[in-house]
Amino acid sequence: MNLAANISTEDLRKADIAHHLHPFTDYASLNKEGSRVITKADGCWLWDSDGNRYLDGMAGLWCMQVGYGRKEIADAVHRQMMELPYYNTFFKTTHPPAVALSQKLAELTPEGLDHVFFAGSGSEANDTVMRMVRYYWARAGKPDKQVIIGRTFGYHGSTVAAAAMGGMGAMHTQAGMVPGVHHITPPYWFDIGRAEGMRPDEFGVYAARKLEEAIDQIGEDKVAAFIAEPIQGAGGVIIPPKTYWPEVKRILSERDILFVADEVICGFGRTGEWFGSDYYGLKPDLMPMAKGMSSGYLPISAVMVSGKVIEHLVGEGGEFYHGYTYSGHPASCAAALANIEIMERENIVGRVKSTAAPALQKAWAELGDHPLVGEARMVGLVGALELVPDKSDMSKRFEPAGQVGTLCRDISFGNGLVMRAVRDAMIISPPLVISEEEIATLAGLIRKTLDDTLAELKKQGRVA
Ligand code: PXG
Repeated sequence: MNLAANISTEDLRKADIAHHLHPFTDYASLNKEGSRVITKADGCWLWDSDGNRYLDGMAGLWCMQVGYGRKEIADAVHRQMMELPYYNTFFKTTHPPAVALSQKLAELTPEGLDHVFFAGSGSEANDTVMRMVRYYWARAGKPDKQVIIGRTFGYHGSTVAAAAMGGMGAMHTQAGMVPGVHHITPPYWFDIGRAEGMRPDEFGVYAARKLEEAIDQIGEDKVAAFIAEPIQGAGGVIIPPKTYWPEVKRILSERDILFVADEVICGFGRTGEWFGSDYYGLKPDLMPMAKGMSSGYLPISAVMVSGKVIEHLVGEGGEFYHGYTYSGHPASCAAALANIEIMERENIVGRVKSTAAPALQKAWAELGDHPLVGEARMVGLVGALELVPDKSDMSKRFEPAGQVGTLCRDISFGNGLVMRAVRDAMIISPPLVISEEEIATLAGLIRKTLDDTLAELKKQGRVA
């Protein structure tokens, strides 16, 4: 049923405002403007209820790896729903899709990660992480190791525990903090290192050593884990300087703490490797993942668990008091399996590395010449453009931060392109199946959006 065909956009907007509370939304301002109603999608394209078409530069919400409209996934879910639409995985029970997906994930993920705990979302996966690392240390006979170190601008989800590990200050203020979480400087050279007058390589080491300093300050006997996204996504596509991860790895190798690589955005091909951990050569003890695992066709997430953790988790017995009604939901597992099968058969990750990423990165570097762009950075198919008011004086940023990013994002929508703004960085993370022709279209739409934004800022007298 096409709802929009039967109900006018205006009525949909009214009913939406009357009853629907959106995530991460200023309700008063949404009530004034009304929602954009998305009604259908195909490949890398979206349509709204007014018939406008958009190139989806954000792959839904960083999740649509294989593109919209894959009948094969819908068919697999349909078959599974007719066979066994739901059963739980509690009380010593399992079912074929959960077993098959566990086996597949153990095969795909980096060596040493052979067990999987299923959940419904990235946030739930990270709640699982918090409980599992603390449980691990209790079982390992070191119950005082409770503190989790995260990073400013990290994003690990929106449940209270996941938000606490994340480094979004506004979320901490609203929800209150979970005790035993500490945040360190992120490897955000353009925003932090540059302002301190450091070169990227120098800043990479400096930011990595913040981990060492935090462990020493808190006491290694109190620290349970370090959690980090290989590339910080929602924080603004913060791509660490080349020196960062090698130095973090050096520190982790010397310290008795667990390492959690949050692969919710980087996982499933985004970097041109299956996982961000493959791209940077990381060896996580726990690896939460979601989004691209099912390309968002159905909600599902997982935490990959290493042998080191399994040793104590299984140990001599004792119950892990944790799990969700929908842990290993059969239809979601079927969607994930079908999604992974498509990714493997079409060599989607290999194509990102060999063709799509080089093409988009070339276009990206050219956009770096635009007068509004202070830095153009990208790995695989995820990138950011930092907007600045004056390229001849890069110490200046727009004030207040975020306004110009929002303006540029709105102009982008008007031009038929979905981009995301994080403060004044414009973000893209398109479906991995984006064609070379669509990459050229994307680059053209971004250039037009930057030109239009510049013209508007000149009109407002905000740039010379
Ligand atoms: N970890 C990471 C790295 C994420 O990016 C989560 C965990 C939580 O996943 P769930 O499925 O609980 O949302 C995420 C989610 C944005 C945006 O605006 C990003 C996310 C979610 C919603 C919005 O960039 N990332």
